[in-house]
Amino acid sequence: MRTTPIALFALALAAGQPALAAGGGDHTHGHGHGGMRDGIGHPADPAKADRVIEVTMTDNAFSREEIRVKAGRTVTFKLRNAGDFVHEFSLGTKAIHEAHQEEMQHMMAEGTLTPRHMAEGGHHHGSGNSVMLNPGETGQLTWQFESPMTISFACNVPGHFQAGMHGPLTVRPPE
Ligand SMILES: [Cu+2]
Repeated sequence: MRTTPIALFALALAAGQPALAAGGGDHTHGHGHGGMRDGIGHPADPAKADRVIEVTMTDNAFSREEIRVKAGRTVTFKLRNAGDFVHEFSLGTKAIHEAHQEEMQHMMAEGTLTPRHMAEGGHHHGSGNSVMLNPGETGQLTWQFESPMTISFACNVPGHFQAGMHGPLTVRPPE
């Protein structure tokens, strides 16, 4: 199971949009806190989850077309890659996913990531809003949602988002 730091997204995006360059640190180990993460929530302790949502990934689709949760709730996503390709489950805004796609293209260019395998070096990819799974792997991601908004869940392995591997995630107001 591999995770991805939001800081990398912030840095990648900042390259094109200086106004968002709030993050700090170098490219590999940065711990910046870009404003584009505002309100989407944060990683949480699986022991505190209110709910479990199972998501299976195939080539190239998610088993769910949409996900609905409530603001403030903590959800564990139980993930399984049933495909022959590497897949990812990532939570974010459009900007976060776009920056992440750029990051993954670099990983492919470097050889850290191939269509069917994520190398161990990919662990540097961090922690937080994203889990990458090799074919046959399972993993999980626990997230506490914050503000009511619509974000999306997506696979940002190059070409997969474009092939339709994403869906809306609606965070409803708490009752
Ligand atoms: Cu994928």
